[in-house]
Amino acid sequence: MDIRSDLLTRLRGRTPGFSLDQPFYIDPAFYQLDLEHIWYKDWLFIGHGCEIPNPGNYLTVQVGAYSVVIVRGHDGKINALHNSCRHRGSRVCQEHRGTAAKLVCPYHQWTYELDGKLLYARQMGDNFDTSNFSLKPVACESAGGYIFICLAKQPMDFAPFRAMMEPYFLPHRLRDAKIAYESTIIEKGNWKLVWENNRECYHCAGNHPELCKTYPEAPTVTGVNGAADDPEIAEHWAKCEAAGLPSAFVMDDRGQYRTTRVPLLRDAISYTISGRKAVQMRLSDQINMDRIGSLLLYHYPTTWNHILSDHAITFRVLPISATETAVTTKWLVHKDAVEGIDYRLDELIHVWTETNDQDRQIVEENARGIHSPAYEPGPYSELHEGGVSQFVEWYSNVMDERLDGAGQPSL
Ligand code: 3BY
Ligand code: FES
Ligand code: FE
Repeated sequence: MDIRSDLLTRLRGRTPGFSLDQPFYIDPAFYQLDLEHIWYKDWLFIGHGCEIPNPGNYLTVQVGAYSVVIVRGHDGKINALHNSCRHRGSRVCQEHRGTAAKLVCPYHQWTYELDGKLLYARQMGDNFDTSNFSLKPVACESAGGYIFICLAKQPMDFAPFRAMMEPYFLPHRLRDAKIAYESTIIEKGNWKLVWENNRECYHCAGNHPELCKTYPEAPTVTGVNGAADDPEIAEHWAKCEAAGLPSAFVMDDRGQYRTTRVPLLRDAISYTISGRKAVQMRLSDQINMDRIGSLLLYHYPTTWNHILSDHAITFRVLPISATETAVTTKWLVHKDAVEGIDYRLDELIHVWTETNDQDRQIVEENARGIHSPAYEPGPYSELHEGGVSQFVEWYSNVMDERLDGAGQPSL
């Protein structure tokens, strides 16, 4: 059986509410299909507009085989470009982030404008037409301070996501923020294991002593059923909405993204051990309340987020191989907040640095156990793992639809 048929047969034969068959988590050929049908087709969160505030500021990112540079142009617009020189293909920008007046390829110094146009190619002869050799564009959109790219030739409509998230995010003014700290950890596990772990708090009590001081274990907080039966959450929404902060649970029809605002335990303000604020200056000048809990945003396959009154923590997932995933965490504070005066960096990053490392260990142990020939799919807890089930359903539906529609032999 070819690999597509194998994957489809396993998806269609799986038991709903159970984890996936072993190859989904370890097989390089399955991973390649994930890249082609999810990572190369969906909108992907890359970073924040406030990270590249000035023309020439850029970020680079590796998504599977693609290298992409995201650069602020002279007109203030953010451009995403394939980071592959039109001469002989070298990467043009080699740093993870930087600033450049022009994008100059280090190999033979072909020189590109910040929008990708080739300006100059040394000694290529009088008849050389630079206009044929611009860096290739990648679709790029911004919403509420977040930059997304899409590698597909015909990207899906980004507008519905923006329409859903901006009313929730604009009051938090992430465009006036700065990155106080950034960390990237490599987890030795498939990207879907990273997500499955994130989508439940069944593991929290046993693994996250620091986070559990403030983040509720309640499945109504982490799950996908909103606050249907949780009066505490309903009350929190009413309080925040009365203050002009949209809060109720919303999710798109396909189940790819959702946002909601949740209360923290004991009315904590921030993810600190005490629950007190970590940053004395509020993240947003537009908000004059501290106890607003956490605004959550999930967008498969790249990001989950916690926006608090004093800071925000954003997470970016990028696959490296069938069995390795990079998780980048950014702590954002108001751009005028001063380290050592308005916040102590060690206190700001403590809880999520520990939590991330605990999650890394969990994911790696999960991956090791799944490698055993004795592994077979097991049941998700209906009470606690509805979010995991929902993620796996989303994955299965998307892969089924796209593999079936890919012109390959159907089953
Ligand atoms: O970061 C999150 O949103 C998830 C929710 C539960 C566990 N983890 C903290
Ligand atoms: Fe870029 Fe030659 S490969 S200038
Ligand atoms: Fe966790």
